[in-house]
Amino acid sequence: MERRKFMMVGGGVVAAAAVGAAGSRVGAGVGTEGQLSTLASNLGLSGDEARGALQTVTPPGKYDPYYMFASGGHLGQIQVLGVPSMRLLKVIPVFSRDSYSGHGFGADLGNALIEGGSDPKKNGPLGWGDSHHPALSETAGEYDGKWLYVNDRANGRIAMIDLGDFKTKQIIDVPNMGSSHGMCVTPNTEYAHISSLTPRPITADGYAPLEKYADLYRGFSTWYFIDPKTGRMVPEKSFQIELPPYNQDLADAGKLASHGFGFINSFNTELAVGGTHAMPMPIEAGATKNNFDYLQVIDWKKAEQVVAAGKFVKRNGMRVITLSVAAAEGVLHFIPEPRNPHGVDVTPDGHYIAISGKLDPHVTVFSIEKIKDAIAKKKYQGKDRYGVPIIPMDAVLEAQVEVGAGPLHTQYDGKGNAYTSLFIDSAIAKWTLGPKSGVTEKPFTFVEKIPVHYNIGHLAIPGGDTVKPTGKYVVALNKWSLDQVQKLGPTHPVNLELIDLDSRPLKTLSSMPLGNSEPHYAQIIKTEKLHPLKVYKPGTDPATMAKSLFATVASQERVKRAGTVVDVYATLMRSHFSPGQITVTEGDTVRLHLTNIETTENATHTFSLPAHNIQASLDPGEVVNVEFKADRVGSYAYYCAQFCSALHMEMYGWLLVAPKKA
Ligand code: RUQ
Ligand code: CUA
Repeated sequence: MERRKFMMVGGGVVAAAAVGAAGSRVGAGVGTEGQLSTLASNLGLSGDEARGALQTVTPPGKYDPYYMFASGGHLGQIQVLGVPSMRLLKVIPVFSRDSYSGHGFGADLGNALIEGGSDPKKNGPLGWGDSHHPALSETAGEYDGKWLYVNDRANGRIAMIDLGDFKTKQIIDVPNMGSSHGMCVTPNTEYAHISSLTPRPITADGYAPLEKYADLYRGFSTWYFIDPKTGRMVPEKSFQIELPPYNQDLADAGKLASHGFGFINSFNTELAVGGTHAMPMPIEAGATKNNFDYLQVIDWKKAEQVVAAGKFVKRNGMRVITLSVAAAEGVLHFIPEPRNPHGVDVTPDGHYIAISGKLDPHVTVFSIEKIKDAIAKKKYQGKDRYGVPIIPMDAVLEAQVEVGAGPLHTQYDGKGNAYTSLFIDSAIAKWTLGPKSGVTEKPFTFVEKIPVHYNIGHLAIPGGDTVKPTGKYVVALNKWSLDQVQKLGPTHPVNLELIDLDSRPLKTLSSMPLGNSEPHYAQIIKTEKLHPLKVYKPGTDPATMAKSLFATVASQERVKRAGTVVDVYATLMRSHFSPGQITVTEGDTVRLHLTNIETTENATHTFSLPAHNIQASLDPGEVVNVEFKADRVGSYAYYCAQFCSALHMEMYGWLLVAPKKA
């Protein structure tokens, strides 16, 4: 077999000795390696740059071995990138309308999600969201490739995406929560967890003056029970734990040694509410006074028992364990953690919980064994103002590792190392886990730092938050790109950077500026773990993945009128709509039942009716229902917006809305 290999010497590229048969074919001239070497130097590439290009190339027709599911921030969607090529493969619409996929422009599923996924009494109706923390479903602590959950930071909502067809299937406006941040799933996808970011008044109308902040505002930790067959969240089997009005930050579920626990860090234990025009006092000033905030330790197994014993109240339809019950029943404990923490990341073995300091140069590592012991022996230093027992930090502290300025998030490589993003330093710090990790005898030690460009938020390693990280790469999700891209006007793209974990010292392989969104967090999963559909079974309703009642087959197309309601059973096929003419009367309610009767992979069509702001996209086999009121007289052309065939331009039809007869 021919092997092509660059050998890096210093900063330059030299041709490696050709291996095997290929070598003998080289002859007197420059071999393949030599040609590549010449090419690299002609292009002005350093050895590392050439190496990075080769290590990240995914040739035409070949696939990346990993999917990266990245949130899109206030784009409101989920984006799928291939790793290591870093190609953007797909955008999955979730919280925001999206005209490409027809999400929220008339098609029944998208409309139900966009319009039904927000509580009109609270925030809705909403047309956008801020997707933050994707959480892949897990079996025995490893990603299983079935479903993906993600929180809406803006509105306290949670969504479920089916990885069978890469489509959003459920959005819930979480009762009692106005915004969210902490999101994770438990190791067997027993629950999807979402916690609040800013607290919300627990009054009936959701209003309370800020003078009453301490008494009437509350945070929540919500545990959505997952139906193991469908992946749907089941509100009736779910519960919430009331929390103090501290700002809840990130959350992670315990695993293995810490299974049954959940961890949420917090900031603003000062209860700052900001200042007024007359009395300026920014929240950032008020919320950074204390040297410690609290890590909130939740025993969700105990919470299940408390709920089963009926010790809950119902608030806005949700079973809530009140703060006093949570404190009294041992569901909730606090541990002081250094200044305005960010990121809480349980190690693959579950023994340790790493917290970043944001305003502290350390990562603080707590031990679950010590936490359990302190709880069992009631080793408390007192209670907070809400009666929650506080475990002394030194009783549960395992280590503090000085990593650099502005530590945020930590991921693991499964080889005994941890990697922490450093926002202020614009770097990633590598450090080793302690002996309990089973892979290293070394104590917790700082190893090295690699610069990133610039202002890194999250970072993602394949499986990096599971029980079995697969390592190999880390992606830095950098917020600023500054000088890394040519001028594009004042709005800059974010910059994702791919780093090789197997090189020593760490090396950057490539960067991928992303100009459509600001991904917050990402999870990376092996491609082989997913088995998505290629086409739907004929007549499938993606909401249920079962045969739609409205599925229509070729030659069965029809129009039925009952009073002012017109039902149109239509099919789409290259390159026509059947029927190709629809005539209704002004004021009619039109119900389109559209079936894409294609069985060929990739043969997607749209039903686009611009005059009524309707845009639906149908994959092969898919059924979509669209309802609208034909309230404007006129002749309208509907068309297929997807360039589907040679006669794609001819794929249109006429909707005639005739005037009512006098
Ligand atoms: S957290 S700002 Cu993921 Cu660092 Cu939201
Ligand atoms: Cu169907 Cu273009």
